[in-house]
Amino acid sequence: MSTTTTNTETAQLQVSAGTIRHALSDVVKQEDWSDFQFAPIRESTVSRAMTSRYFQDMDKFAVSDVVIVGAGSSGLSAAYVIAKNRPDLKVACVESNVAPGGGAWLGGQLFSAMIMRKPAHLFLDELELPYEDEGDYVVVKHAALFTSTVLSKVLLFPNFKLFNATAVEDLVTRPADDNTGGVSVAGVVTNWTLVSMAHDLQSCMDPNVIELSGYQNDGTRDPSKKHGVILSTTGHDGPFGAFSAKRIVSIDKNKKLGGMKGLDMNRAEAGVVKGAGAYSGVANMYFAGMEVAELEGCNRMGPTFGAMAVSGIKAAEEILRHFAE
Ligand code: AHZ
Repeated sequence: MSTTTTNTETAQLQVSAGTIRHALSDVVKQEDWSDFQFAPIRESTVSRAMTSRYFQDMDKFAVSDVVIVGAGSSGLSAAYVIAKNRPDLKVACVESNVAPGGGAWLGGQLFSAMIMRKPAHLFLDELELPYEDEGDYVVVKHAALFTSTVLSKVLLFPNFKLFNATAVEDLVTRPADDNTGGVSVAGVVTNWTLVSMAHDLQSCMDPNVIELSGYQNDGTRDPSKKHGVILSTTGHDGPFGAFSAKRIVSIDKNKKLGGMKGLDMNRAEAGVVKGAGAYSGVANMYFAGMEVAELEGCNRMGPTFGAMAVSGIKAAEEILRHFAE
């Protein structure tokens, strides 16, 4: 025991063994746990329990109302608002990494705390997430607390499915309905991320697709149904970042990639929120988070996360309005 141990810590360590209570206290009767055993299981049962559910989900979400590309702070915030407000909409989130959460597992550099400028703290209040109030901004004690809280809430919604370790490789497109020569998105092309990364090493593995709702068997729009949407939140440029922004400028001939500008916290956060939402050049396409900075040429903000939550909420509101009309 360290010589700096306080009296309170010593008192806690000296708690009598008879008072120890934990989840298994009523099951384990022997002090050396010699009576402990798990319920029996077959190896094949474990495999079936996982694969049957995964493939049921793939089947259920093969046509989705909302496809969110990227499960970073902006994508997860948007997912929370959409899935919570419309339990009838199927929301699929495709995340190329094994770990969802994007860059928000840490605050900035390798520091723990997450800074959010007001009024983004209202989203933390909704999540019942504690913070230190510093006046114009608030501090969550660890960014991982924000990420894990949003994740835990969003994953509980039955209408939400996270397909992680899965990359969006391309967009499914159709001619726009208005016959003006424009394009609309009708789904995402997906592949296991490990396959996506190995296309050059292996022979090309054909991808899978999540289609947006509202189309008929011949690929034309079903006028009796609302069409689904894609919300892209793949972050700024990087190994996978700004995926849809880069793809969209090759689809929309009137648009050039803005390219993220240098760091300016005040301008950046306002710019990202302002630019978040429906993309006018390609129907059914929405953006939020740092991908907006790449698309529209906004500044970067560094480690202030208010605009990630708020741009996600703004895009979610527009998407909810689309489904409500
Ligand atoms: O893995 C990516 C990450 O989790 C994922 N992603 C990227 N391309 C993908 C693809 N298919 C599927 N093709 C893909 N998933 O998208 C997620 C993006 O999360 P992020 O945290 O990078 O983006 P964000 O916009 O939600 O948050 C950005 C946070 C930043 S960066 C920044 C700065 O550099 O100044 N400041 C802030 C607040």
